[in-house]
Amino acid sequence: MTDTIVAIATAAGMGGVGIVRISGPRAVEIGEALAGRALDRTVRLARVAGDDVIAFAMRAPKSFTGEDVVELQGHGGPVNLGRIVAAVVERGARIAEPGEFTRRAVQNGKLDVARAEALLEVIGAGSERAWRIAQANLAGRLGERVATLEGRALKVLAELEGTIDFPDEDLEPQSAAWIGDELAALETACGALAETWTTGRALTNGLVVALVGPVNVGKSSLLNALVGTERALVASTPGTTRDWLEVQTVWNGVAVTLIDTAGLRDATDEVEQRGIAMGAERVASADVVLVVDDQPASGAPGVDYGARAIRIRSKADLAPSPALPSFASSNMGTSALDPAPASAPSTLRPDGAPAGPPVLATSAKTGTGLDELKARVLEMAGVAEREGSEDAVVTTSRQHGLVTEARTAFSVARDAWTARRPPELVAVDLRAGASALAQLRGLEVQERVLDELFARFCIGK
Ligand SMILES: Nc1nc2c(ncn2[C@@H]2O[C@H](COP(=O)(O)OP(=O)(O)O)[C@@H](O)[C@H]2O)c(=O)[nH]1
Ligand SMILES: [Mg+2]
Repeated sequence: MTDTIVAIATAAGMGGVGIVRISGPRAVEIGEALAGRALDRTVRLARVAGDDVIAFAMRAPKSFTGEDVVELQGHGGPVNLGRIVAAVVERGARIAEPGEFTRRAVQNGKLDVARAEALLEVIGAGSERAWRIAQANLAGRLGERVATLEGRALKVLAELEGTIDFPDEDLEPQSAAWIGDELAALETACGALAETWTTGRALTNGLVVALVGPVNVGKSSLLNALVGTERALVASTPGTTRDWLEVQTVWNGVAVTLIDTAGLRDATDEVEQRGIAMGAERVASADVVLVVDDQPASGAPGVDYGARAIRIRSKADLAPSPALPSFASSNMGTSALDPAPASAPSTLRPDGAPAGPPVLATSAKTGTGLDELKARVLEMAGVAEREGSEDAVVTTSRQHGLVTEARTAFSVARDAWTARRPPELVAVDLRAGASALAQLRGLEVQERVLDELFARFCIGK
């Protein structure tokens, strides 16, 4: 028989109230014995383990876990709630494993795995937009999207299985074309879903944005200006920032961690060397790297950050350099984009190398370019808000791995189909794709393939 489990459902520590949740076949029996009265969905006062609690019972399957559940709401506080839990355990329940209530909800069909993941994300959401995606997925948006794709895959599979089981009956050309189209559509749809991971990951985990560049170019000043407080030390002495510093902030509903690093220079100081090394590790895993320089033409930095880099020309309020006449003033009140110098128009730099995206001019002093900078960071990380951002989004590497697996499987199946390989072989990959989607939701595929298949046959055939 299934164990009856118990745990404190509210956050650890002190609080006005705290909830002890009991789930399993003996939940009501134990709850009633402790409360000294019958329990149902009506909220009732009771005295349990020396505390006044309110108690109620939810009968299977109408509860979160799908089992009988009793909730005892006592006064918050670890000792008080611990005594209630101990009393429940004494009556024969055991302490729940981490996530065990949710796991039982999944096992009892109350929740698929994708929604269970979303539930964790609702609880852990660090920003408004992470919360919105999590709530949408908890409501089933991702699960429904995946279920739709899986359903289409199973239909194709059923069609294929038919040709395998009855090889004498030729597939109509129409069906053959339909199978090819469906396989291509499945590949595309899974590819598109896999791509939402960029957004899903950034919103769920937050973005890491690092500032790098030579000493004294204004990295720390820029960080302070971006978060609106004097968080990093600023001084005219080069080498003020000797290790790295992290600051949390929120931009347009997205959690952002800004990292200020020690400036790049040949440090002789051992502490500074270690600071530079530690900063470099964090920069290596940053989502976006702000490559800061206060000289417009001081050349490329030592490290190439590729597509993660946004190049910044800092201190745009200072007198324009002779190399770029009227640089700063030309930007006042308009775009903060660095205009291409007249001598080097189009896409080539003076040295002939292809230019990357335009350098962004900023000033920590006047605030020029800061909004543009934030917008570019969000755009680069794939979290700029746009129409249609309410679509299904994958938010865990598990989901991403499985949807990528499905895409690959459908792609292989489509190639095999196009090359007129035997349907048995095509079916193998198609089944693998459908299975990956089923796993994404957290359901098994085999039974359902059979259901789908036999649903297509008349009785007696
Ligand atoms: N005029 C002006 N000076 C700046 C600006 N940003 C930084 N500075 C000055 O440049 C010097 C170095 O700044 P800091 O932020 O410590 O540079 P870091 O070494 O790159 O972190 C300080 O004297 C700052 O006041 C800016 O936007 N405009
Ligand atoms: Mg600094």
